[in-house]
Amino acid sequence: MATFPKDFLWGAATAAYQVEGAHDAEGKGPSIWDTFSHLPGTTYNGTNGDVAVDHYHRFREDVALMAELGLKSYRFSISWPRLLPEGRGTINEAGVTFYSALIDALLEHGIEPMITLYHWDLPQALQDQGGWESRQTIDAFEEYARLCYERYGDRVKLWSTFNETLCFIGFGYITGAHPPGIRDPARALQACHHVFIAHARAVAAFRQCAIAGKIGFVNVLQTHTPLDDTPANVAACQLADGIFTHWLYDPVLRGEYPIELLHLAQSSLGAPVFDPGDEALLRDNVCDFIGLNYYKRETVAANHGESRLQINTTGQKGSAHQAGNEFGFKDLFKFVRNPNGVYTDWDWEIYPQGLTEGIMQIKERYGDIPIYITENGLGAKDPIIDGEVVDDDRIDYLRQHIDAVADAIVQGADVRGYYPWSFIDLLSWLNGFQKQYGFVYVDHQRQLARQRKKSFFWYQQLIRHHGE
Ligand code: BGP
Repeated sequence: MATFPKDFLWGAATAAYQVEGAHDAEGKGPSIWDTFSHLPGTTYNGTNGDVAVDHYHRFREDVALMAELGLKSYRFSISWPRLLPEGRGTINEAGVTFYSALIDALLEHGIEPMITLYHWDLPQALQDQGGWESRQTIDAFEEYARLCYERYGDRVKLWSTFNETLCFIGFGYITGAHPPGIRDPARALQACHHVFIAHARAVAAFRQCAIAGKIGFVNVLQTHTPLDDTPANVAACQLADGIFTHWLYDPVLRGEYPIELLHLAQSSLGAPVFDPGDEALLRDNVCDFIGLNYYKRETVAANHGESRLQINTTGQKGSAHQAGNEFGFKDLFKFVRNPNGVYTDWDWEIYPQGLTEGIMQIKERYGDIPIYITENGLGAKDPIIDGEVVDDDRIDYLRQHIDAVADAIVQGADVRGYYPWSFIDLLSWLNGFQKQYGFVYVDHQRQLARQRKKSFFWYQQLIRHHGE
C-alpha cells in the first residue's frame, strides 16, 4: 500500500513580500516591511523586498516552472496593502487583478492554490493607528478577509489566516528584530490576543460566506528537548513547550488558552486583556486544519543569566551558541547547542525525526486535525559547479524530512500535503538573498534570470512517483 494518500498535495511555498517586488507599483500601499527595511541597520546588508525576485511581473514564467516541476499545490500569501492600500476602505483593483490572474494561471495548470492572508506585511496605515495593539486592526482584517473571499472564494479552496504568530509577534514585539520593533512582553501578549480574535472573526466570516473550502492557521512547529534530565532543564523545556507551542496552538485549535499559563501571564504582566465576547469567538471558531512550519528543534536549558535575544543572521556557523550569546529569556529558558547535533550555517539543528515527533505531539494534544506541512526546507549558500546549482544538501534534507512525514502518516497522522520552503530563491527577512531555499535559483547578476537547480529535477521525480 502507498504511504501517501492518493490526493496528497505535493507543493511548495512563498510569501508576498519575499518574492513579489513591485513594492509601490500600480496603487499598492506601503507595508510595515517596506518602511522597516528602509531604516538603516534593520536587515542583512540593507536588503529589502522593493524588487525581491520580481514575481509580480514574472508570475507567468514562475507558474510555468511550477507546472514543469509537477506541483499539485502552491502556497502563497496576499499582500494586504496591495489590495487595500490604507488597510481598509478603497480597493486597489490592479492588486485584486494580479492575484486573480495568478490563481487562474495556477488552475489552468492543475495547481491547487493555498492562500495565506497574512504573512507579516501589515499595511503601514494600520500600524500608524496602533497596528495589532489596536482592536480596529481586527475589524480591518475581517474586511480584508471578506474582500479576498468575495473575489477569490469561487476558485480557492485552501485558506489560512495567519503565518507564524511566534515570529511576527515574537520578533515584532519581544526581540524588536521585526517591525514594529517593540520590546515589551505585555504589549506582545495583547497584540497576539488581537491576532487570535482577528483569526476567529475571519473564520466566522468564511463560514458565513459559505466558501466551499477549508480554513486554518499556520504555526511554527519547533520541537524542544531538554539538555539533560536535571529537573531545572526539564522544567525549562516544559515552559518552552508551553509558551512556544501551547500558547499559540490552543486558542486556534481548542478555542481557549492554556489556563495555567493564562493566569500566570495575566497576574504577572496584566495581559492579555479580554473584551466581552472574545471567549465565545475563540470557542466557536476553531480551525478546519493546521499548517505546520518545521525547520529545526531546539535544545533547552534553564537560564540563570540575562535575556539575550540575538539570532544568527550572518550564516557564520557557531555564532548563535557562543558562551553567553545563546538566545534566551532571563529566569525562564535558553536555547543551547546539542553536543551531538548537526547544524546548518545559521545554527539551525537538522533533526528530521523532530518532524515526526512534532506531528505526533500535535495529534496527541489536538486529536485528528487535518495537517499540512506548510513549510520545511534548508537555508544554505548553494554551490555552483560548472554553471549548475548542485544543492545536494537540500536534497538530503528534504528526502529525510519527507521520510519523517511518511513515518507520521504510518503512525496514524492525517497529513494531507507537504510544501517545501521555498519554490524559488527569495528574500530572507533578516538574512538577505544569501540564505537560499528554492528549487529555482535566481541570478541577481543576470536580470533575475531563473535557473533550475539539481533539487528541481529531484523533486520533479519524487512527485512523479508520489513520494515512494
Ligand atoms: C519562516 C517564514 C518564512 C521564511 C522561513 C525561513 O519563519 O514563514 O517566511 O522566511 O521561515 O526563514 P529565514 O528566511 O529566516 O531563514
